[in-house]
Amino acid sequence: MARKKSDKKGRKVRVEFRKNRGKKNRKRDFTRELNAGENIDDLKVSERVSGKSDQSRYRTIIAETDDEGELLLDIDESECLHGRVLSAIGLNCTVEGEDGKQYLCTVRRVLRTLSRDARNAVVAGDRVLFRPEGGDQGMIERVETRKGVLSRTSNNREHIIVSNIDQVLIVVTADQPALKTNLIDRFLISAEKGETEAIICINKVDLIDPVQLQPILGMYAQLGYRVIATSIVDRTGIDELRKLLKGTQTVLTGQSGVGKSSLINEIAPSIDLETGEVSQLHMKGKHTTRTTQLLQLDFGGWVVDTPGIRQLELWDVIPEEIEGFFIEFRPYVTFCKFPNCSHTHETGCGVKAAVENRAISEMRYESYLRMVDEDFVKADSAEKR
Ligand SMILES: Nc1nc2c(ncn2[C@@H]2O[C@H](COP(=O)(O)OP(=O)(O)OP(=O)(O)O)[C@@H](O)[C@H]2O)c(=O)[nH]1
Ligand SMILES: [Mg+2]
Ligand SMILES: [Zn+2]
Repeated sequence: MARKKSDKKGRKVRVEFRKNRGKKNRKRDFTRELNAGENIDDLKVSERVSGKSDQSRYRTIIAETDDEGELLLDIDESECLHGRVLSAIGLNCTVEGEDGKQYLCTVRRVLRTLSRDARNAVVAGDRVLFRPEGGDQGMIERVETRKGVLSRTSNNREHIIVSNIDQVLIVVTADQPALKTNLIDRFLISAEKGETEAIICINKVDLIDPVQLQPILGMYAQLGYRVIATSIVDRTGIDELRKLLKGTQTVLTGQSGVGKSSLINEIAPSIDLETGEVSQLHMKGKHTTRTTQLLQLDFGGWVVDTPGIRQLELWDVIPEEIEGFFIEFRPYVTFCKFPNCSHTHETGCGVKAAVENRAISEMRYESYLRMVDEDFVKADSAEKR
């Protein structure tokens, strides 16, 4: 949205306080508080308390903003290094500096305060400007604009898993656990939302007769998605996977136990990630990988290992939006009798007719139905709250 010129500078920003509020019964002294963690002089920010009570959890900051509305913090760049966040556990980040060294960095308080959600203030993959503070320590001063993210939803909030990635490798299994195309369809939407390319990787193909996979491989290929079948046991597709990852930034996502870490170990033998068995009773992984980690590939590019997901809830997708992600529905939607047809219960539905005529795969349509259904249920219960 275009912002009026007069709004550009001195924009008021209301930020929520989380920690450090109302703990001690003392007078507010923001200058002292800021000084404790950082130097106020290097901030083009003035602030004042908004709300009189000690319980106030908001303050208003008047800060200079650029054309995009991003806050401008006055940082002496000559003292700083550029870097990439390799992993972020809470606010403790491992950053690879432009000097090739790794630094353990914390996050400047103003970045945490200004971030809408402290959890996403700095995430793995971020390109940052940081100030070395002696030894291998540092302080992150600025986070560059993110491009290409992988997000998940937790507790009804967006949780950015990794930023600045080109593609998402959606890892599912031919078996152990059994293949669920519904999950692939969700991952495809999540990749598109994050403005990244998606590659579907069906791993553990050694466990089945490859002929069984053909319909699924064919279906996604026909929709225009890249699909690859892999196995770390008989090495099917490993060279092809290596080629797909070379020179790009790829994040592996999928349920626990599908073999994300195993695949990374296989394509880059210099990387030695921990892997875990799949429980034979429940056919579920054991959540072996605990943190998101960027790893440099010796043949060029970066690969990101992530913890397996328990359940994929799409972030920020409304039911009406879902059909737009099922690209093969598009030509048939125009034949629906009702302009706001949800393609579920309506008569004269072009999409349903196409499913009957096998022009749209039943598997994909089922998957669509499950997604709109779940989303309506979710939206409904949210309204009632
Ligand atoms: N048969 C077979 N087993 C595989 C293959 N790839 C991985 N596995 C096994 O699957 C299990 C899980 O592998 P991991 O690499 O730990 O899975 P992950 O996706 O990283 O799991 P989390 O870290 O828990 O999210 C291990 O026992 C692997 O040996 C494969 O291609 N074929
Ligand atoms: Mg793992
Ligand atoms: Zn319809």
